[in-house]
Amino acid sequence: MRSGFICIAGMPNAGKSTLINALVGEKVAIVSWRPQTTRNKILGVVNTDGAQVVLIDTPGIHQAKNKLGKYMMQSVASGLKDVDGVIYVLDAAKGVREEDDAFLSERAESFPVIVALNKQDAVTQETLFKALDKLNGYKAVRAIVPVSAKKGENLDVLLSEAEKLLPEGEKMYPDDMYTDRTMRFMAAEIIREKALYLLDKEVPYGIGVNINKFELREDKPIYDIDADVVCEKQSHKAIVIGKGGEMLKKISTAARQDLEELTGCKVFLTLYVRVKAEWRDSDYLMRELGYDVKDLKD
Ligand SMILES: Nc1nc2c(ncn2[C@@H]2O[C@H](COP(=O)(O)OP(=O)(O)OP(=O)(O)O)[C@@H](O)[C@H]2O)c(=O)[nH]1
Ligand SMILES: [Mg+2]
Repeated sequence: MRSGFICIAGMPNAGKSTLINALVGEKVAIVSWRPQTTRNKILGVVNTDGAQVVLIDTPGIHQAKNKLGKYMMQSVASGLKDVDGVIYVLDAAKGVREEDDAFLSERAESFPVIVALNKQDAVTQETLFKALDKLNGYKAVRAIVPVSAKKGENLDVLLSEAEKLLPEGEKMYPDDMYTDRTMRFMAAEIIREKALYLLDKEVPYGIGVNINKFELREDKPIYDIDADVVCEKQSHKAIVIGKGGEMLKKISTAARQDLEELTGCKVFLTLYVRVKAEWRDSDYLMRELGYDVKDLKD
């Protein structure tokens, strides 16, 4: 039996969260076409015949522009600490970019790396070969596996390469535990995912979600969920609510469907829109929304 930790890292939008969901077989992380969707590190546990692979999804590596960005990059650093290996996710359509090169040649010195050359479904053979060729030169790279996280292609090969990096050891998590995150956290993320899909321009990037109430009724299989959708400006609030409340209703309806799937119960969801100016640059307001640097220390 082998067991250990594998961090999933890469640039924003490479497909890290799609990959962890596909490998775990459950939705542990939200996904969107926008960069910087993931803000926290999130565990996803995969049990195979001979191994327990504990995957850690992380935010996309980028130059932080505010305190939230810094928190995200600290999450990446924390996710990379003391792992047995790294799956570095690369978007095959984008090829090996400067930031990828920096990671693979400098940061990857302290752990073995497997490159998941993702989105193979979206590129020509020629583009794929070009990227493979470039990747061959890195010392830290133990294996390169072209995959499609979205279509589930070649993921068994990727997983068996990851297993090879793990030391012998017993399972660290019980069989029925597939993530370290609570339903409450996932509920907030699902609401944020719908906001990312439905809102435009800069508005979605400044959205945070705070769950105020998450209660199962005693007499019926119904969850009552109340949440604040936090935005950065008064003008954004008007957009999030929309004409006659239409946008908020759209977000709420889409989120409720996923929340019912998550909880297996009927859900009554109430969303409030609040403005917290510049929250992405305030330690205090970030903590309120669950982005606390202290949590990354252990
Ligand atoms: N065509 C194709 N699209 C993919 C694949 N994997 C992911 N995507 C898409 O790429 C976009 C980004 O996916 P995410 O999984 O959110 O990417 P991420 O790396 O977690 O992004 P951040 O959290 O922002 O760092 C989404 O629109 C996905 O549907 C793939 O194998 N093929
Ligand atoms: Mg992600």
